[in-house]
Amino acid sequence: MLPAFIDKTAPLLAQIELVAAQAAFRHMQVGGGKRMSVAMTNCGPWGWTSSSAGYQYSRTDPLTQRPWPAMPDSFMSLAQQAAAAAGFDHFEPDACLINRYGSGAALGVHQDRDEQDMDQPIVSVSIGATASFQLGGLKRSEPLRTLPLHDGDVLVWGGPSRLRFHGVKALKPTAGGPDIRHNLTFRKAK
Ligand SMILES: O=C(O)CCC(=O)C(=O)O
Repeated sequence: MLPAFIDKTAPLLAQIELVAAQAAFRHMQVGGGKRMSVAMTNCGPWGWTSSSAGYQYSRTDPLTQRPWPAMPDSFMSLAQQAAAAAGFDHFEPDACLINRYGSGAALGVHQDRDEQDMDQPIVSVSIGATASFQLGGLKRSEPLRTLPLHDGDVLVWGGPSRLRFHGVKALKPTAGGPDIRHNLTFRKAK
């Protein structure tokens, strides 16, 4: 955990808006046709997508058939600096999933196992409203610890922790604070 690793997140939000102008946020479906409460888009060479057919990384946005927007240089350097600060040099993310949580949006507990190279870490950047992040072990049955993730916090997990189960509880914005949370999840997909 790299608390308050980012001083000011407003420039990241501005970049997110530029990405979303080219590849809109959307609520993807999961197996069984259920709609995810978190809205998502991607930037970088590969984008994570989900549909009733399953999960996959794709080079193009299924909504437009165009390549995902390029990963802004500022995103790449942030991801690499955070990875290095957590002990992972040479992180080469080729996918940045952008999650947008409104009030009540949640991400079920899962493992990130759609990537080819499990030696590369995951770098997760929190922007806006505080989230209750749930971090478990390598088995779904292991207990979950709840970590508050604030604006500017960065969480990095890799090595023996790369496949730890994790999720995000339903967002409860606090009065007077931001009512939306964004998250950037950087991974090496291919
Ligand atoms: O929003 C977060 O903090 C975590 C996102 C996440 O777990 C994912 O995209 O797989």
